[in-house]
Amino acid sequence: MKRQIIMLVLAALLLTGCAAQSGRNIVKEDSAGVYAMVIKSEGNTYNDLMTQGFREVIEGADGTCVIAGPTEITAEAQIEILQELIEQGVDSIAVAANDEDALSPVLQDAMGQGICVSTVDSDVSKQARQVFVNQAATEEIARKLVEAVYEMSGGSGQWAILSAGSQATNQNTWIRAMRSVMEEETYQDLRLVDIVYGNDEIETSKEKTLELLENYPDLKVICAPTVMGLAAVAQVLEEQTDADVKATGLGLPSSMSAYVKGDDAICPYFYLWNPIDLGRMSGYVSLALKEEIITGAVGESFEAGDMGNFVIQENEFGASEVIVAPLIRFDAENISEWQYLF
Ligand code: RAM
Repeated sequence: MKRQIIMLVLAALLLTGCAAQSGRNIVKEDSAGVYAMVIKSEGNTYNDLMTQGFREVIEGADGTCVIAGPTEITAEAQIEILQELIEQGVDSIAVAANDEDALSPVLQDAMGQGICVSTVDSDVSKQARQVFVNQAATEEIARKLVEAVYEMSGGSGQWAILSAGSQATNQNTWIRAMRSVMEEETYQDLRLVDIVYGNDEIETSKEKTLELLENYPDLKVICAPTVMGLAAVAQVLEEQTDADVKATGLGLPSSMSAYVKGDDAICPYFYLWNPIDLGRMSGYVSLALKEEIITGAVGESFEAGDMGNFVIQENEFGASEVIVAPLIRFDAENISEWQYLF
């Protein structure tokens, strides 16, 4: 199925006359190159918003944009898509990884064939990409989420995490960083009782939320660092009216607006960034790599259109990354400003 999606997309480019086969590369006539974005999975609004920003920038620079994503949130499904893109001779690949290590061989193969490789939203090991486009600083995400759990729990008691894919680099990186923050004296009375995985699927996430409520009757907070997961937790807590549990995490204002309002809000506040801007930054980085304005090394700088000038930094793993923006806090006071934007 996935292979068919890729071939349909690329065939459409050829048939519409917007791409002509020339040697190894498929290039749109007068195109600035073929730029692919591989998302974690189809059917996730967050990923649609990210690809919207990517497409805007690539097509604005007269490039040909190819968006591809698996139906299931696995590394194996992404590897198949990446192999297809390499065979089709794209010039650039930006990928949101479902696994930190499994994609390394195929991405190193792509770079070996002269394809520009970056990651966005969810990274891979540093030798498998030139640079990571990171939505916000890992330490900031971890600390803000732990502080939210602390406040909503009253400073003590049981809490749980509902994550996305069990191998997803971004969620696992944030969870590791949260555990590190939790070691601080302030949080010694909080107890993380479980981590469950909803696969960025609403129904799976709702099932896992119900299991948490069943298994931990004293649970006070569920933190979901995934927009599909947080929406699912909020929906379940709205249905389970006898559950005295709060929800927080990373969410889309458009899907969480009903849950932040009122004195006894299910989700008093949550965080995120602008996923459209994340996709736009990935577009600018993909263009800058292809045009050899940057190689992706720490210390290099580039212009990201109206987003301004950015410098590539070294992250906690000694790898190169671009931090797009600070976290945004969404609550009853400001939700109406954001809920129609993303
Ligand atoms: C989901 C995905 C994505 C993550 C957001 C917060 O959409 O897991 O990778 O960044 O949530």
